Amino acid sequence: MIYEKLRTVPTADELIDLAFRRALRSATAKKRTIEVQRTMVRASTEILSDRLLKTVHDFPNFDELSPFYSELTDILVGIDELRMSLSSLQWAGNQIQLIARETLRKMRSGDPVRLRKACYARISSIVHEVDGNLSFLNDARNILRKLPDISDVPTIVVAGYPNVGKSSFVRYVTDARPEIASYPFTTKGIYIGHFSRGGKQYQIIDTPGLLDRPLSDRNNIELQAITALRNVGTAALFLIDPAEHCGYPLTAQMKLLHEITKTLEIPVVAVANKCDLPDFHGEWEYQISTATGDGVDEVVGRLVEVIGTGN
Ligand SMILES: Nc1nc2c(ncn2[C@@H]2O[C@H](COP(=O)(O)OP(=O)(O)O)[C@@H](O)[C@H]2O)c(=O)[nH]1
Ligand SMILES: [Mg+2]
Repeated sequence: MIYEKLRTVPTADELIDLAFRRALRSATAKKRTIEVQRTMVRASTEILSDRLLKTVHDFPNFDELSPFYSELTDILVGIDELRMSLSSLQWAGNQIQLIARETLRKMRSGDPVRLRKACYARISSIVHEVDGNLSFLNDARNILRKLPDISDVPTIVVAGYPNVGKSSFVRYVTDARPEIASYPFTTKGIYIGHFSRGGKQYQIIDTPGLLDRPLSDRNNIELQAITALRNVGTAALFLIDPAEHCGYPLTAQMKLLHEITKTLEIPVVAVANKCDLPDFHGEWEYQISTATGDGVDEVVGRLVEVIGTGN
């Protein structure tokens, strides 16, 4: 995942500590000689600008993010704010390099100890100036690295009221146990399963708490989370439980199907589940049982077909 390798972003104090400790370690016993003063300036400024610029390079290029990650990044932390903070670090890193060069140049004629101290004061004030940016970036890093690992293969999102059989379906069609990934919008985590058909890989995502009730019950952030899901899905599977074993009336389920179809703007395959139950009823294009496996294969074939043709 794009954010997985992000390292902790240090605070200004941590950076300054590190730089001055590094400088002291590189200084020899003859502390007041010009050589030692130069070494201290080099050691402290190099490590500082290096750490600042490394943080900048750790973050991905936001223009190259997939729509899913780009949308989530914007919702969760804000791409503009990220860009601003990163360019502040870039500025600080460059500024510190300039100060280093200037100090080294002045040392040819001026008092090296006094100049080294002045350099320390200036670089530490620059690093403190970007302290807010550093802590913003560290908070962002902690949020972003928890995003689910969703690869670029065609993806089916599963929708339908609670207890209609979404998880059972995902378990039935995927080869291994689905991974549970965290999704910052739901405490339940999302399930990502993989399967292959005709030599091609597919991904199927079950999102407990998101695509399982009317959109009117949603707060803004949940709606945005759903929009982001739309970007990742190539097709959707909507499960219906006509026997109402799930506890929700069929009319409500059909209403949700209508709403989800409008919202997701991707092809939706509607499927009636639990056809093994005695009170299963109605005429359905696709009817299955994830308990017996009846009809499941045909539905998977249909989903793959829909993904291939886009309708
Ligand atoms: N009889 C029957 N029960 C099913 C079927 N599919 C799911 N269930 C049951 O319905 C309940 C809810 O299933 P689950 O997959 O957790 O639904 P989800 O909330 O939509 O993920 C569980 O007790 C399942 O065992 C089916 O095809 N037939
Ligand atoms: Mg479930």
